[in-house]
Amino acid sequence: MFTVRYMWLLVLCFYGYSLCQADPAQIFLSHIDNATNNLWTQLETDSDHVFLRSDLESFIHSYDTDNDTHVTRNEFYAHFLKDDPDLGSIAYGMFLEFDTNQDGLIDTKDLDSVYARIDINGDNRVEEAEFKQYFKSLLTILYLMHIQGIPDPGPIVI
Ligand SMILES: [Ca+2]
Ligand SMILES: [Ca+2]
Ligand SMILES: [Ca+2]
Repeated sequence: MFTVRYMWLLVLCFYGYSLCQADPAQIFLSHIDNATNNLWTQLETDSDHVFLRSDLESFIHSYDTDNDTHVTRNEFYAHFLKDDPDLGSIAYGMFLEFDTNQDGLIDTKDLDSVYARIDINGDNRVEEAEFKQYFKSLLTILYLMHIQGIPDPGPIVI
C-alpha cells in the first residue's frame, strides 16, 4: 500500500521535474543570463568589476580588423558571427544599437551615446549590475526578434 502511494509520488515528482526542465521560458531566460555573463567576462577586460569607457573602446577596437578607426558592418558581423553564424539577426540588431548616429559605422562618435545608455544611473561608471541589466534587456529583445525571424538582415557577407 505504502509502496504504491510512494510510487505515485515519485511519478508526480518526475513529471513536475520534467515540466520544469522543459519550460521554454526558463530555458530562454537562462540562455539570456548565460549570454549576458559571457559578454561581461569578455568585455570587462581589466577585471576591476567596472565597465569603463576604455573597456568599451577596447571592445570596438578589437572589432576594427583593418585598424582604420571605425567598425564597418562586415567587420562587426565577421567578429560577432565567428562562433555562431546563425545569429545574423542578433548581429544586425547589435550593430544598429551601437551605430547610434546611423552612419553605417561604429566609431568614437557613437561611443558616448552607447556608454550613456549602459550607464543607467548616469554617474559615468558602469557597474556590473547596470551592465547586466542593459544587456539582458537588449539581448531579450534581440533574441525574441531572432526567434520570430524578424528583421531579416538580408545576405550577410563575411
Ligand atoms: Ca575598420
Ligand atoms: Ca556611427
Ligand atoms: Ca553607473
